Amino acid sequence: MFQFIHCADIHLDSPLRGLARYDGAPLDALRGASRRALEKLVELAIEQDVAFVLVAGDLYDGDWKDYNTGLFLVRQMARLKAAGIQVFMVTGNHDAASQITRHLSLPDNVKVLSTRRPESVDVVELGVVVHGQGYATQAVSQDLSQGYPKASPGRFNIGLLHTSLNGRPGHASYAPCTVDGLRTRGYDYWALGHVHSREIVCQDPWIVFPGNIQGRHARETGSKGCTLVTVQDGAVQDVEHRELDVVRWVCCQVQTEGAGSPDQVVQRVRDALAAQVDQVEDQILAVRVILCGATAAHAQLRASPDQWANEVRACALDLNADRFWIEKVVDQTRAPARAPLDPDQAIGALLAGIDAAIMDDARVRELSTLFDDLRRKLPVELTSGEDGLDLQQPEILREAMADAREIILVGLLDASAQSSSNTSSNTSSNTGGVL
Ligand SMILES: [Mn+2]
Repeated sequence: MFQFIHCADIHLDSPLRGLARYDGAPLDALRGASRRALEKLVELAIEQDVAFVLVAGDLYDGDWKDYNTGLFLVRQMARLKAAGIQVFMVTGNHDAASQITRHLSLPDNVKVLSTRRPESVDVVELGVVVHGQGYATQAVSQDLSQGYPKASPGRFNIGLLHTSLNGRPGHASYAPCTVDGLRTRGYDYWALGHVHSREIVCQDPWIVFPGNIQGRHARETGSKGCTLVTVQDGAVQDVEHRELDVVRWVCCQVQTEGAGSPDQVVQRVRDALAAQVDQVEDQILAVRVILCGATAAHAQLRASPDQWANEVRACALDLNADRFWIEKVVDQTRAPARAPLDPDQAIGALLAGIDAAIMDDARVRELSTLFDDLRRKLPVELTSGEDGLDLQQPEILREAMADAREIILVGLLDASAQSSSNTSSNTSSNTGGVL
């Protein structure tokens, strides 16, 4: 019996994206997250006394900023060497040979497989053969797996490959291949990398994406780590996910229905955060708070988003300053339903006009050309990236129009409610009724 660890996409020293800095947040812990996750991997390997560690590409995020990235890696590999643990790795699209200009010699327990042709390493004492080929350049478009040799008979054969397989949402297509194609090699275990979410693609043979060891942005939510594989009598006996992440990305939906004020909304966020922290071991939570539902607090939340985002941060700091980082507060609340407005009256007619415009493709396109000038003047940071504001997208414009409709409505109803309470002793709390 022996065990090995399969990991991928360590992206060592890559920054966590989208984390706005604010006072009191656990900055240092966040900065060192990818390093600390790798240290935890080394600790797990030593504690489990695994025979070897497989790294299926993208160990580095790109070229090193300086030699410290390399020195850190050497130190971790040396710890494995001292414990008698070998390491086999291939390069991926992020750390392809052409992308990396700085180099350091790694301890001799580490074997980086060739980028020119498939290479096979015999681990004689275990009856294991590891086959693999790394990326010479970033964009590998051919199916590398079909160049891999057939399985060595009577051995436990492992294929190590960085690939998008037959395509995975959100991941660029590199070294595409198919389950059937991998199967033709006759291996026992395919140790894949590149796809950042964990997936057991197949159990006969085993084809596994372990996911990355540390989430890097708000879309990489949930537990991250490596796969611990147990092999008995030449066959896979157990495949187990082990957590390694030190910062856990969480999308926290908070239902605001029934909350009468922004303070009550913040109280609900507090309860939701407290529940989240109970669900994890000791990870710092990087939280995207999404406020949803229809609430009477809607207009006040919309009127000063900065204030309420910071009230949420303040409540997280108060709850446990070491455990939370509020990445963003997204307000998706709606105003509570009102009695329908008479379309023959001024406000009702205005809203009906806006509603018609939202539904009218030609009007939305027209609006998009109106913004041409503005678009050219916006800073690149605002318009690019995953949360970039694309004013040419009809859906974005429709959302903006719906927001504008809401702001106009709240403003007009408030004004009308005030003027009617000033002029009439018969005030009504039902603002729909005074129109
Ligand atoms: Mn990759």
